[in-house]
Amino acid sequence: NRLDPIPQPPTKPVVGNMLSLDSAAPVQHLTRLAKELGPIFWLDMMGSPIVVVSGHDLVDELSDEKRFDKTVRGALRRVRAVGGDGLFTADTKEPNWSKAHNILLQPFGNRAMQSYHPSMVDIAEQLVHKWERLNADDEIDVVHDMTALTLDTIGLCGFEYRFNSFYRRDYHPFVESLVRSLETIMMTRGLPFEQLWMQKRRKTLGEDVAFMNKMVDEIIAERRKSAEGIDDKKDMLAAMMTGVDRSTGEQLDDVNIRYQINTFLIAGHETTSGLLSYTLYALLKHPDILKKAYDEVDRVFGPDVNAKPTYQQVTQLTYITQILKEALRLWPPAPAYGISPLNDETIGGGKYKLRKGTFITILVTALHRDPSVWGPNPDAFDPENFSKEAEAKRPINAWKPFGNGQRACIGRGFAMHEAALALGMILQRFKLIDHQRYQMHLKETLTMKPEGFKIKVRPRADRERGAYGGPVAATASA
Ligand code: HEM
Ligand code: LEH
Repeated sequence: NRLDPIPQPPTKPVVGNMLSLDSAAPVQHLTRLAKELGPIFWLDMMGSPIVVVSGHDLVDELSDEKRFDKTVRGALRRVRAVGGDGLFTADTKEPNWSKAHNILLQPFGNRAMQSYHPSMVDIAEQLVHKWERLNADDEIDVVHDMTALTLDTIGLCGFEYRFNSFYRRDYHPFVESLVRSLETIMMTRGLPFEQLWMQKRRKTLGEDVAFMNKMVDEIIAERRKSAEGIDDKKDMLAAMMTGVDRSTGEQLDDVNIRYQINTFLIAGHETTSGLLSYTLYALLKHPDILKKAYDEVDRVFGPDVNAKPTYQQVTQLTYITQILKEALRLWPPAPAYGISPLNDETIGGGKYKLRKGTFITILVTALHRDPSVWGPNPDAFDPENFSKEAEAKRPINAWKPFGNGQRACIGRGFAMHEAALALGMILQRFKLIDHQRYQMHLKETLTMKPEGFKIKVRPRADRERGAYGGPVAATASA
């Protein structure tokens, strides 16, 4: 075999490894296989191989963009039904990738983040107000509320649209369509004779995509003719409508802008909500870390429980950021990404030959627990992994929750600011209660999220009694 000596699990005739992969939880299955088979293995998906890599040495080599590029295949290719040639699902060679990349660097840059901050606070306040008004026994569905937060935030910052998720029981119709679409995309992923399966679902997929496109197209058209003028707005939509790609002198067309917005909504729906949910889980299980997090929030935000955090204050939440990074290590919401060699390649010091175009999956879940990087106890939650000193000592390409190089996540700064703000505002006010003694159970969609994770909250008694009510300086030493 041409992939020899790369290990492969046992196969069945014709289908190869296809049907033996757990289709409800493929990523967790691959992660277990990586533990058994090692840093590189391959699967025969009915004649097309997938090489799965998770060892740090190999991932480091595969992160060389001169030799390897992102590839939009497998599950991701099917996400094009919604994301089209938006940044996330475009091939690097498509003209609209570099055009949109150049134009979108500005609305995702640091300066722009400052202008989104008040909108982020607006939505985070809706979350904490909801929690403040719960009865003592009411449960919080963590993933649901975090999804409401992240979706409403990208809606408001992205194109001044309010999904108003905190004012409804069910999700906004757009979200219903999005979730159903992603479900269908994942269910039909890689099935043999795809056309024959789930005709009903595939018809619904067509209808859902048409509905989402129509809604977003209307928002774009509305803005085009709005009397206020595009230049007065500071959201991402305005940046996309006015931005010019320096290298071609061209602008984005409205269909591509629609695909970018669909993409932001997928991203806003699927990832940052997972990050926040995992983080709350980790804090509940580690009271010592939670205590340090409270101390930082009190010190940085000051004694007034209701003070609105400023942009600057959020950037000062360095321990909170360490916690978020550690959550991204243990539970990367985007658990894998696909690349392929630009030419025939040999990796691993001459050991493994990979033909040009081979589909390689970087299995981030397993990479992030490689003992050669993270030590003998890689499953332990420890924010000290992201202290300045630890980060400086760590080899590059060991932590890849946002992907690689020029194709890495453009929303990284947005997501991290949003998450730190929300977590900060939650800790500013609430004591967290793990009344279920929840044990992590991951549900795989396009990403992975904790299933059935519920908590209860109470106003922070220590704050009410005034323990932190003194002058800011008094808490600074805590
Ligand atoms: C790309 C993760 C939040 C927009 C990516 C990639 C990863 C990722 C791993 C690379 C995918 C690949 O190589 O195929 C995450 C995580 C997030 C997050 C973990 C939150 C914690 C966001 C948000 C947005 C966003 C909030 C936008 C509002 C994008 C876009 C790309 C991307 C547009 C494609 C970039 C390109 O190829 O030019 N993200 N993402 N992401 N992300 Fe995110
Ligand atoms: O390797 C890939 N797919 C394979 C294996 C799969 C089971 C892990 C396959 O057969 O499809 C390609 C990677 C596909 C997984 C994509 C997950 C990314 C989720 C991020 C969505 C939200 N987002 C968008 C932008 N920023 C965040």
